[in-house]
Amino acid sequence: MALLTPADLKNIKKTLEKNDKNIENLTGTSLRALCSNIYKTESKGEKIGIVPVTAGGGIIGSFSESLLHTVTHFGMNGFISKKTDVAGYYEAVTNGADIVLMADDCTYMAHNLRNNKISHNQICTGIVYSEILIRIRDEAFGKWYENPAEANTNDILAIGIGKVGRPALENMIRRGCNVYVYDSDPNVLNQISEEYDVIKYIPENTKIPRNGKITGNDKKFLKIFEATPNSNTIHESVLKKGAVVSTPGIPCGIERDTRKKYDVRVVQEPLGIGTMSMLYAVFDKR
Ligand code: NAI
Ligand code: PYL
Ligand code: MG
Repeated sequence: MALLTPADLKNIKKTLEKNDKNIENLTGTSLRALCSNIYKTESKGEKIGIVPVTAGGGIIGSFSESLLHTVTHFGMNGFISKKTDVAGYYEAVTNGADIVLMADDCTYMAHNLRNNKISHNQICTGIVYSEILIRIRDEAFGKWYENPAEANTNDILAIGIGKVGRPALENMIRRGCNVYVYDSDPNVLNQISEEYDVIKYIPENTKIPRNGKITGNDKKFLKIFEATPNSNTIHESVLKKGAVVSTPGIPCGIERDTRKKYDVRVVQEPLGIGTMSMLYAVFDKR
């Protein structure tokens, strides 16, 4: 799995605040309210224990601190255990943690010790980033379209259908979206197209002339989900003016000049948005 670097987490405070405002402008609800609506749960002041884990690649500088900032930013009660790993877990539980947050190189989880609910970062990240696109309000397209309600369709282009993209895709299908999928791995693209009721989409810029014929689609989108570990995965050929890109992908998949040229709004943040989704997935029902 692609691991975060300390550089990815450098501006987490500013990035989280900027994205929270962006989400509110696009959907009309704050990130907290959005997550509460997705899972129909609410925070009841649970104590959140964050446990650093030294397994595999080891502690990622400021990973735990970034989680503490996230929970504190949203008014929750968190602490980082002084010890790591099993000793840290024991310390968190004996210090009254209701929920434990911890990650090795394979899995980042949230476990509610009171109701025994458990959540997974890649699943919850896919869900929350796809829900942001699904819940965009018509007014968010008013600047570019005479009839924003008509423009605000459920057509979504999903690029990168891996451990984050697949839960996102399943959520979009569950929510009645018309999902167009592209993945640079033809095996993934074929398998997903066979397994799910989706439309295989080959972006124009990746068109491959075959026996003189060019294949590929020229449909353009207002809503794009991206979850790949590469940059420049979102080419201008797929964009409509005023499009929204919702991407957990690191690095960001759309180039700055393309964003400006098409007035694209981007929701992208390295850890906090996914963490909020994980916490609301394990809170008690409202
Ligand atoms: P993955 O490796 O399971 O899936 C990535 C998929 O993207 C693969 O199917 C791959 O074939 C495809 N892909 C790669 N380059 C592509 C390209 N140029 N065009 C189209 N498809 C392409 O990775 P995973 O676990 O789903 O993570 C995806 C990204 O999301 C990573 O960068 C990871 O670090 C990031 N991530 C971010 C989180 C956040 O909160 N922001 C949380 C979890 C993961
Ligand atoms: C959850 C992030 C999002 C993208 N990649 C995932 C990642 O980097 N996972 C590894 C997290 C390791 C944390 C380390 C620590 O500092 O406790 N074990
Ligand atoms: Mg995130």
